[in-house]
Amino acid sequence: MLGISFGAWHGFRMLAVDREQKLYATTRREIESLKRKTDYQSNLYRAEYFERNRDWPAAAAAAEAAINSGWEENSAAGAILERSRKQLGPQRGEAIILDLSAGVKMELVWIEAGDFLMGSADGEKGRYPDEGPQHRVEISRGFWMGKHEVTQEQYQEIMKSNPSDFQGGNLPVERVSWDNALLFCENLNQSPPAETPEGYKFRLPTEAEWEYACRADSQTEYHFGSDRGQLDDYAWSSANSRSKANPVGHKKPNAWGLHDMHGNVWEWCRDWYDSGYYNADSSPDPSGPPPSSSRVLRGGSWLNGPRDLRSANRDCVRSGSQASDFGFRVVLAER
Ligand SMILES: [Ca+2]
Ligand SMILES: [Ca+2]
Repeated sequence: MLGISFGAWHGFRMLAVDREQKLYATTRREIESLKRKTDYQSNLYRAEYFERNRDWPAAAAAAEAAINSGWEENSAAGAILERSRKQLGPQRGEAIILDLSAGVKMELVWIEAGDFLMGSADGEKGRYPDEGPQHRVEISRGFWMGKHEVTQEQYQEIMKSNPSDFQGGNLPVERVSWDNALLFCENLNQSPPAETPEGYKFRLPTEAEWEYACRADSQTEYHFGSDRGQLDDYAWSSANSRSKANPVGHKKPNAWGLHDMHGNVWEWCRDWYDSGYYNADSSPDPSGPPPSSSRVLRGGSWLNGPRDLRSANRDCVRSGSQASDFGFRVVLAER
């Protein structure tokens, strides 16, 4: 009888199994690593080919696939991706974060050029007469737009003052006049944050740009559809605001990533207001009627009900007016 206990024999046996498993695991890791490398290289060759042919979308896609292969040394693909993206310009949904100084940031989202039906259809529930005639408008160039209403923290940083009734850094600035909203943009232009793309200026959105961005390809009462029962998910209105402005970005965004386009605070647009302006065919890039007494406000506020929060709704007040539900968001555009 061999002097070895079952325990010891079992121990040796397990050691052997363990060694086999380790060997197997090492081989498997090597195979996987080789596969990642092959994936990377074949996608990199494709990216190089497309770059030589100046097919930028294909080059960017192949470079991205190469990076996603998981191969660690991916700097060549990274460089192609960067060069292709530069050629392509910003993509829908792409964001930039501006450092306004002192760590105060502002995020903007790229809105692609395109066209849309501006105004509301005759049959839309709650429609006001100045929302028609519904007409096609082309926005010929993309632009950056504030993901959020301008907050008090941002306003304070640039203007060194805060007119708001409901105080709080992450609340939208309100009681801000059209003139001061404009001054905010001009101050930013005088010393633009380092991340500002070259040739771009801060300004207020035109009324057409605002509605185009709000709708995000929708033609319904709201950017998410026409079911008023869903408003609570997307907007601060009289139904849920507890009679005050609320922190920005807490409600769901629209399809293009913009928050609080419906409700919270009304948003100043650059245009003068004219109830009959939609009768004039001024596409592409309508810049508003000639000077009158009032400016355009859009989107409704924490004080309003569903009717005034609709995408097509227009409001107008004298540009010097201030109220605890008037705010704005910025656009960063080439003109
Ligand atoms: Ca708003
Ligand atoms: Ca109205």
